[in-house]
Amino acid sequence: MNDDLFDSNEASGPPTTLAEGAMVLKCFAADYTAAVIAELEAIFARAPLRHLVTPGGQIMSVAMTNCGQVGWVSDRRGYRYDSRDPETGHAWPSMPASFHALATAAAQAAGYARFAPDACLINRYVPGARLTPHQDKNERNYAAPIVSVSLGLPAKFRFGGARRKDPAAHIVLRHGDVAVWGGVSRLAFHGVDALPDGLDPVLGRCRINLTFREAL
Ligand code: MD6
Ligand code: FE
Repeated sequence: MNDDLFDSNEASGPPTTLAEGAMVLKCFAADYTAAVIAELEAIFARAPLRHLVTPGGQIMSVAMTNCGQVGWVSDRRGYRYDSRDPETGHAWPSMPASFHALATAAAQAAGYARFAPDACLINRYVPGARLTPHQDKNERNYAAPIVSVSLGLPAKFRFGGARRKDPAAHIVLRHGDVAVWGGVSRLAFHGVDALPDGLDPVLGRCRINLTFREAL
């Protein structure tokens, strides 16, 4: 037996605690995945996935877009939320009801009642794509948690503390898993290791992550 979080692969069951206020709800999204995936194509058609540039000038390996009232964007000027897609000049696609229902149900199950997400960042990872450890701190309301839904290929998620050097827990996020972090863990450093190659039966050679926030 291996008691490392890395190998936890239960179909559902109790939440896996990452830190105080932070947990993974294994397979929580199972009843929502078909509806959520069905919405993605229309979102990508209106607001195409793109590789953003960091303020430091690096092109991100993860491709991103958004739906909701505001979207998270990055360019040479910094990270911020914008009510318009800078690629098209149009408002972001609205957040589908199935997305909102999943995010609020997951927050509730994790102990965060009355989560009202106004932003959903959509990330696509292909094999090799990764997200270096960072804090999500461009939102106005730190009282609200972050809700992160994983679809497609499994990825190794690292979840540390308030300082970059704090030790990190690591766990594999699989199709349908939902990570929720808030409270004293709201500003914890977190990141995703380079995505291993594989083939998901529905999404193919990729992982899609939906990250819900109260940004406004
Ligand atoms: C994930 N994504 O893909 C977690 N945070 O599982 C993030 O933590 C994230 O993709 C800020 C901005 C973009 C992201
Ligand atoms: Fe993040």
